[in-house]
Amino acid sequence: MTTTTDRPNSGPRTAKHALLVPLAVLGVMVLFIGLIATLLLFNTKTGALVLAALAAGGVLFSVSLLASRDRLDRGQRFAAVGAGVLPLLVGGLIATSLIGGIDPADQMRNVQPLTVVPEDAPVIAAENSNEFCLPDDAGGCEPTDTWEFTPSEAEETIAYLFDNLEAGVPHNVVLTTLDGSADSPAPGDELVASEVITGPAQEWFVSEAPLDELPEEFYFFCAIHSNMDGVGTLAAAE
Ligand SMILES: [Cu+2]
Repeated sequence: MTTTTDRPNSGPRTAKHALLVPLAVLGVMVLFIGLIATLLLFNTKTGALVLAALAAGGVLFSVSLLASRDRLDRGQRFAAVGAGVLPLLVGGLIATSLIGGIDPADQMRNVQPLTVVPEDAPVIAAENSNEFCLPDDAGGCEPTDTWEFTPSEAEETIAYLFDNLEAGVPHNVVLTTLDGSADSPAPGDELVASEVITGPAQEWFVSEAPLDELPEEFYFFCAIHSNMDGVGTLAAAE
């Protein structure tokens, strides 16, 4: 084994070093973070998660290897650097479509931003497990077994805001065609069903079903509590 006696870092630290070394470390960190961010943006959500986990693992491995030895032989040095660099290399190849071939629409950089609920969204709410209710201007919620449904002008599919006000209890809203009569309603064919959410929570539910599939009278109920039900009527969009 050879030993070097004149390594630059082992000499006395000059003022120049004191400034340059932290700056260089900072620069490398900025580059590294920028590189990681870019790779994540060009990957799918799953790919980004795997890549982030691999990179974190690689860095941890490198750091622990470096910290546990005074000196590294060539193989160890190779492993330490490789563990840090390999995830970046793989991520880079995926991001540039050299391997994998990700549909650009699935890349994180093209993920749609969170949608904003339109102000004219039809709203239905639940504050207990007996019946739905309609929020009023006073901040309360009026129990109801009817729902006048005025579609939002912004949507061409069946869409509504479900406000689950009941803490710790799951509810959703299912819309079906109406069997039976308005006085004695029964569920017909399912049209759309919003996610089951546990309150307090809201879901702005935008279905794939075109608005013209919603009949003038329809049935609605909660998939968890079938006794929560009612008859909706479709009002013309204003
Ligand atoms: Cu329910």
